[in-house]
Amino acid sequence: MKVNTTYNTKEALLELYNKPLLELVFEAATVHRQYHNPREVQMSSLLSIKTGGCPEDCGYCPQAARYHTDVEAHKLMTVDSVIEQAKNAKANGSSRLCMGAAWREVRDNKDFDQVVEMVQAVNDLDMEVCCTLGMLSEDQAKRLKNAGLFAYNHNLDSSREFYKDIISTREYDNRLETIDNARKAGISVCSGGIIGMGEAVEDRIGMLMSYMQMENPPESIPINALVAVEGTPLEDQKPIEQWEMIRMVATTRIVFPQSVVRLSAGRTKMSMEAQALCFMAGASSIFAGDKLLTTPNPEFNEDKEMFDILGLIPKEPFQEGEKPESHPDPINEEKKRKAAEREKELAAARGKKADPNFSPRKVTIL
Ligand code: SAM
Ligand code: DTB
Ligand code: SF4
Repeated sequence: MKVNTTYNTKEALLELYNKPLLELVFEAATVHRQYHNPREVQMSSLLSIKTGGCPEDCGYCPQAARYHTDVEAHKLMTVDSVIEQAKNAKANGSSRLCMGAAWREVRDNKDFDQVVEMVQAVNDLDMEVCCTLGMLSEDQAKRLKNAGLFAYNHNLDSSREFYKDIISTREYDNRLETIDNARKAGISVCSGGIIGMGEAVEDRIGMLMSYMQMENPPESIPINALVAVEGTPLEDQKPIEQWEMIRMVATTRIVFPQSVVRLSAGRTKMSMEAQALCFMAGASSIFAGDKLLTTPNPEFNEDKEMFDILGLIPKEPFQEGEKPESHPDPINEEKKRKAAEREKELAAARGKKADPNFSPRKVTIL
């Protein structure tokens, strides 16, 4: 992914961010048109496959167990219900599904085996599959890639300096490591941040600098406005000015001309006019559907109306990279083989033939 080296110092980036707004938007729109079709905006759906009860202390997050929010904890969804939700999202125009789990990190257990199955099943629907599951090892990343994962989302959230004020249970370097592990497995990287947490403009620039310093910056950069949720340490943060969101999108677009800049959380507080300026300034994706992971988002119908008014077209999947192949997962295949063998033995013991309709997915594998 290209970086615009004209702005490779903090000073130059700050000057860019603070440019007269319409000049900034014009420059961003010009860059955007060189690399992207300005009418195309990807609709991507979020699905919280495992909700709440997270041991981390991310100050913005309603899913952290230690904060008292209205989020109800739920265990991992079944593969069948994920397929149903994915089909629904696709029918409403989404070409990408991002599955999020309130985990600190991925563990090598049966829940992860199930996530691998989800990735295969959603990839089979010809949707771009993205996961955001917390920290990830290189081996786990390879397993997801083999199953057909298109992208992994793991945000730096802010600058290295401000990060410490927001999260104490894991470090900036852990995040960089996870991003690197996804990269090494050949997975497209989705990584961005949140504005409106009380950070200075320098911190927003600092985050962009962190991405600029990467050997290979993210293919996808989500820009979220904080959704201040009651019960979290950031519950009293004032909503960010819409102009700041436009500036952040525009600056990101200019610095990373090839990446997809995603206008992410916080759209319920934005007017259609402000969102239009974000699209003008280079945002080419939104999260669609009335829920993000746990907080509200505009309804499909509202976004459909916005697309009609602004003349936007939902983007087809795999415009930014080929559809990954789903290969059989060796661990799940072995489990299925063993389960089938056990079933055969049981049937033999009962003096019956093994059930030809036996489906290993329906048995509980310990
Ligand atoms: N647990 C995993 C992790 O932290 O990597 C994945 C899920 S986590 C909810 C994904 C991202 O959502 C966070 O990194 C953060 O950028 C964003 N996020 C969470 N709560 C938010 C909020 N209240 N407002 C805006 N963005 C938020
Ligand atoms: C990202 O940067 N934003 C999305 C996605 N990646 C996973 C998540 C936004 C979550 C907003 C808070 C919530 O709904 O829980
Ligand atoms: Fe847990 Fe992720 Fe929320 Fe942090 S952002 S508390 S890791 S779910």
